Amino acid sequence: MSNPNEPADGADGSTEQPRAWWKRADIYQIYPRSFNDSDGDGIGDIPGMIENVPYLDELGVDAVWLSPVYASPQADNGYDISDYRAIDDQYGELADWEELLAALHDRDMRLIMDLVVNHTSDEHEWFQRSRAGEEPYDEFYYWREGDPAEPPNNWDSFFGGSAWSYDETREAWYLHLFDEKQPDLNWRNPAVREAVYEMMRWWLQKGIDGFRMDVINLLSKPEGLPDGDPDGGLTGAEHFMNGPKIHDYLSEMMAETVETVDREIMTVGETPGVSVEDAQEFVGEDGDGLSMVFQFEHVSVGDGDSKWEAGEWHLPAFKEIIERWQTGLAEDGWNSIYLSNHDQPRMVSRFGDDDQYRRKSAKLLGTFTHTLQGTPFVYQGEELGMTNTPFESIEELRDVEAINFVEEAIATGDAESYADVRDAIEAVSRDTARTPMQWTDGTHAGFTDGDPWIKLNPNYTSVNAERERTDPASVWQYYQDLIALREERDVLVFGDFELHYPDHPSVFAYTRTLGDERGLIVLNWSGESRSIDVPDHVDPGLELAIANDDAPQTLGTTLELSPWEARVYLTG
Ligand code: ISL
Repeated sequence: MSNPNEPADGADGSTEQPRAWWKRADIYQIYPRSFNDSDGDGIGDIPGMIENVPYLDELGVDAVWLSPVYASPQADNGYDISDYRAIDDQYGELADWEELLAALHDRDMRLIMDLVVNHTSDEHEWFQRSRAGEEPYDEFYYWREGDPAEPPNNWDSFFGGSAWSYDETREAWYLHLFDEKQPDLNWRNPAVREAVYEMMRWWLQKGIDGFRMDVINLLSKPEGLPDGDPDGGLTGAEHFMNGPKIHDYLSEMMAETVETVDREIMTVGETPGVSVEDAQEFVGEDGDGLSMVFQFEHVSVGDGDSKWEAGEWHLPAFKEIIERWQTGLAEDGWNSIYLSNHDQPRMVSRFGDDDQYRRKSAKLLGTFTHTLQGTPFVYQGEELGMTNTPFESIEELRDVEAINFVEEAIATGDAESYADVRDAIEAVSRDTARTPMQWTDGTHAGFTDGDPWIKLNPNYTSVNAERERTDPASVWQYYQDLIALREERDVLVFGDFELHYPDHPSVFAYTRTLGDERGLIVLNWSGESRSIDVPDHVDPGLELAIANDDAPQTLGTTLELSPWEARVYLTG
């Protein structure tokens, strides 16, 4: 089979799906609460984003994925929506959002909106009416009558405890895979599905360019909601991850929404727990029609039973995961490439060295995400090499997941006090990557004139955009070069991936090939110097395209790599 990602002979093909805009794009994720506050209430907002559209343009990104800005009681920072068609007051108004869309489009950047439809907020009108038993909303959620002391099944919530809460008004249990303020919508009900599609069409008509689909593979729950295996990870997951009708729902959703508009819409489904084969069913030729999915295997490398028990991770295991996804979706489907987002720790802290080699390892990680086959996602602050934030007490935490984890650990006796879980919180909690963007070394890092909703990382005095943008050795400048390079070189976007030295404990080396174009990417993923031979069939005449240290312009036969050194060689 020919590689459908390769350009057709002689054709530019740029408007065809094989070379759709989102394959070439670099996507920047904005986490609204923490991006930029324009009105001094300590919370980021849309006017604050508009001020920074030129910043994004200068960085060179092609699209913005906006985490939820909809009306919300903010029990899960906006992933609990109370009105899908309104902007939350703290972020601005619909008119502000329209101005943001226009400002991005004016500069040829696109806008991807977050779609959170596995659940709503319990303050959404649908739930309020459902709780009151009012038709047709009574069956909009999963309700079960029964003993108020005995949940209907043993499913766990992602945020700890049972996935069920008892509602005194309706005198029944309702399902929530996340917080109790996030009741799950009943996707078995066609009226729910139609209400969601109508809302999606409404946003598409406003001119958006795509959706990032929150936990989209959790929508389908099996009839009877059977008990899960209590010895697995999250109890019940085998029933609700990639549930029985998931592909029916998603193909229907695509047909009723994205496929009704005549421009190329990007969709990225967030799909915890998927394998390559599962992913093909969402994004492959015969799949549901999604552009790509966010898979979790590589960011879970080394995890124990839960993310809180993250152990050591080893590069060969990580390489094996990446290779499997790179080759698995090469001919049928497309990858998303990310190492961080608002749910993951900062990538330089998780996968690099956030101390001695902060800048250099941040550049290496950026080189990695920009030279794989797939669409790279940059999480706000990544381009500055921002690091995990330390949290000295539970009072400093804001995330429901982190707070529940600490309280549960203390309640069950696993921890005596916060001090016993502090390391886990600082390594993997979501708050650690949610602290405000570090714009300057001034008050509150230039993020706000008020009191920030969450503490800042104290290192903003040295790690900040103002400094990064003027320093030629900065992570920011390097990201700008990387983004431009990927845009210029088709081989980096569409080329086939081949892994070299799979068992090498610290060097990650791979080639990319597209017709006559070739690239060799070599990453020394360690704090020690390393030397490797150039793989046999790689042309020694390749030329240096980008590197995070002084490196010879041509390849030769041996590579002497300094700690955390990254190099990209390409055909001239
Ligand atoms: O963050 C996680 C583990 O720490 C994941 O389990 C996460 O909850 C999961 O990936 C789903 O994430 C998405 O849906 C959640 C929301 O809290 C996350 O922020 C969002 O990205 C519920 O809407």
